[in-house]
Amino acid sequence: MEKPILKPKYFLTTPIYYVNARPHVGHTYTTIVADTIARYKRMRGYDVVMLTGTDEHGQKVERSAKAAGVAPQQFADTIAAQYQRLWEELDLHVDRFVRTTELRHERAVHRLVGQAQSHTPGCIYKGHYEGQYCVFDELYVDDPAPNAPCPDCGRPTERIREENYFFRLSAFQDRLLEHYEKHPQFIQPETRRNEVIAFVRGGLRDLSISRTTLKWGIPWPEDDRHVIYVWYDALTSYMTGIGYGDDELQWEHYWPADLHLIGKEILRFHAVYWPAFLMAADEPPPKTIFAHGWWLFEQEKMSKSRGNIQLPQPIARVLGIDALRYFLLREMVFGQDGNFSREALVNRYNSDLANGLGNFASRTLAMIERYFGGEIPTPLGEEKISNRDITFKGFVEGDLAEIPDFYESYQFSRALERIWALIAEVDKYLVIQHPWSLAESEVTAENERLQTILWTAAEALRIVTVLAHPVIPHATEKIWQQLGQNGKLADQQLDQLQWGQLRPGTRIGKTEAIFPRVDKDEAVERIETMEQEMRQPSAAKTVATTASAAQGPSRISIEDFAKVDMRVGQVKSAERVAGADKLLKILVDVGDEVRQVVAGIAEVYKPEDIVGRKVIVVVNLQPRKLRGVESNGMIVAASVPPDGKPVLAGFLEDVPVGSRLK
Ligand code: ME8
Repeated sequence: MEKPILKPKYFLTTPIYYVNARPHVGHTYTTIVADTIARYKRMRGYDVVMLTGTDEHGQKVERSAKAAGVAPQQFADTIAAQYQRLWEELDLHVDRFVRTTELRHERAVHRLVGQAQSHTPGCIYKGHYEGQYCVFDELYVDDPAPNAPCPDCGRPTERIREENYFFRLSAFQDRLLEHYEKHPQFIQPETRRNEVIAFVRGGLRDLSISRTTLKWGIPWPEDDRHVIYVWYDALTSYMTGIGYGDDELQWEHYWPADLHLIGKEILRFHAVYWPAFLMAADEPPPKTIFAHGWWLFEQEKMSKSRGNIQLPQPIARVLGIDALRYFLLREMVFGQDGNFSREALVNRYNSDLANGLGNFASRTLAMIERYFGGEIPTPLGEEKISNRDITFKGFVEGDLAEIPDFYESYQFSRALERIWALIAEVDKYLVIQHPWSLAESEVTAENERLQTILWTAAEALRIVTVLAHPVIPHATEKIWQQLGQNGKLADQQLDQLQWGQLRPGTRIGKTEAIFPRVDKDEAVERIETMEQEMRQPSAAKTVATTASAAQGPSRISIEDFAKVDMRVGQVKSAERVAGADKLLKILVDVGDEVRQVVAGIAEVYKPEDIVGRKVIVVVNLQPRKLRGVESNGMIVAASVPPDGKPVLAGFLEDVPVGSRLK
């Protein structure tokens, strides 16, 4: 039997984002970069896992939830769902989404703390913190002066004294410096690496890693007066998502992470605390941490607290997902700060996408349609190819060698510059060769020349399409189809791409404009209007929603219904949830796995009565916690009037476990 070829793995992450406000272009940027790298690596034959998620604990979330009049978990559920919906709308391929309020995550954090304590005894100890504290940012502040302003938000700080668990970061200084020295790729870009080294050389202080003043967090193992404070909780999510403490095989396969992508403001936590936490637990640190710069909006960092954010949806809806991706990756040199402006966005769209790539594709394909009935012509033998064609071929071959290197070294703007220089070169080639006038000629030689020119342009288009695919996947997939190419572009392997592979005689597909030109003022205005509507639902919308609610339950489409994944399950075990009269914790076999579900049926069903019973389970609900117990699905029951007594739904016939309801 032939052995399956194992692909090398590539595991990359974005930060897990706070849920105290909705996602904006800043968060979208990191996630788009991750998706671009993931697509590039897949085209290099890697088995890629991309992880993102939401950071849901802490006082800020508690405070935002209170302001919204809901429980912190409900608040977190709403924002986490906004993130998930956004990544879906933008077609970002998320392999693992980790929420820090999931039970599996709590288990992972406890395990990592325990592993550090047993592998490096004394690395975690109990002590007291006394000093200034910013309630708003949940920060211990270095300045000892009473009322010293918080370095982050400027608000006055308070004096506190509390018992904390500490991590002995001071003991890791030499090992960290040695690690930076031995692994120059560990912190990128270079300037950031130097900053971190200087910081660590300056000496490290131990780190407070628990709080007693905070309630909304993961309880300290075996001491629930404390909750684990921010970074032990947040950073461990990178491990949770690949099965740490849960699925040994998966964990062993994917760890260490190949790349953590982050914004520069959280570099210290990732490049100093994180490797130290891992060293303490005897786990290898990630291979690379890349800290990128900030998107500035009107000269200031785009951030929710400043209120100067841009939402990604209006851009994607007005100009398309690829326009958003292209702009973010082309306009900002990865690693440096960049200025966001709607005018610059629309200018780039018109110049690079509509006039550049869009025009190149439609012009080339239209000529093939017109002059060769939609069949890619045959280029004539080497001897008939002119000097110009040969130079051109050499130019493309140079790009083929260099552009993947730019992706490899995260130089996205340079990769795109080179691809667009190639597009400009084809444009020049076509202007000099003017195929349109050759087409009118009766002379055979000129007609033959026309074949070579159009084959050359189409071949360059094919190559541009493959090279630009990681950044603009949707447009390039369309052009690929228009060029009549087989299979999906995403499945093409970059190292097999060569000049000359375009087969003459291929019938091109239906052509349509990929990036239609837009009127600048109109597009900017549409983006702005949509932005405002999304930020505060307009009066008209609120009225409309109220009105439709008054007309009774609204109808949903069959597609909406199809989103609910219901399966036949069989109860394996059931027990009461301590302190909750109505709840049963149930383990239910849903065919491909056994799920833990919490159901509000304990007043009607005894645990022993339902073991073995077949039930209907909604399996694609977001996990949530009920009374601290994680529920991964919902058991369907009728709610019987007058008091809503639950009656479990089931079948008269015997139905195999795992069958889907439709
Ligand atoms: O820091 N420009 O979450 P967060 C570029 N939960 N990138 C930006 C940006 C901007 N203006 N604004 C945000 C947290 N980002 C923690 C992380 S990780 C274990 C825990 C991106 O919601 C950038 O990646 O504040 C930044 O690091 C991240 O969002 C911060 O997201």
